[in-house]
Amino acid sequence: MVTKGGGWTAIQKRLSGAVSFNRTWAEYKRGFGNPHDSYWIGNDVIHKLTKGRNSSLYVSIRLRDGNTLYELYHQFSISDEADNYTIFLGGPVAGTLGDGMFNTGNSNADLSGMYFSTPDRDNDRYTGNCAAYFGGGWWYNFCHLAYLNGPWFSSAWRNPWSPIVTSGTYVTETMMMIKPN
Ligand SMILES: [Ca+2]
Repeated sequence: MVTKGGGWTAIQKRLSGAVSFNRTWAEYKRGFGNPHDSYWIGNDVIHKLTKGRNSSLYVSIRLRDGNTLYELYHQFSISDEADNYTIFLGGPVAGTLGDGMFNTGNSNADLSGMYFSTPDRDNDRYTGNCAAYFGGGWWYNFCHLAYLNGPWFSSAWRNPWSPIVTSGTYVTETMMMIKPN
């Protein structure tokens, strides 16, 4: 578990393509990767860390031009496996990325309230399988406008954070961190 000053816990980190995020439900459940490079902490852990308390979510993306953009959501939690790790997001929202996860008014791209899906477990609202199509686990809707687990440094990683970051080829680092409010 990696922490940053102020009590933040990194639940997702990517510094290279050394770790594939095209993983099964069971792998996302228990976590995978290497805390010194790239990893997913595990959905059971994220649930335990956010259960019964208000937490904030901090997302950052470092781009090839060296700039790092971020977005802060003041409410974040996920439910347990029996409820498919449903994500709950709330505002207020602030940052330089812009909101890619609520997308208020866009019922096909609002991720709050969505189940988690993986290539082998389609829980999304799309007739097809978003996780298989986009190559990684996430809280897909129909499918997404923000998605941090796509194939590294590939144009197949679509809309890491629309509309600012539209292709994975622009991304050199990502991080998702949480902290109790
Ligand atoms: Ca589907």
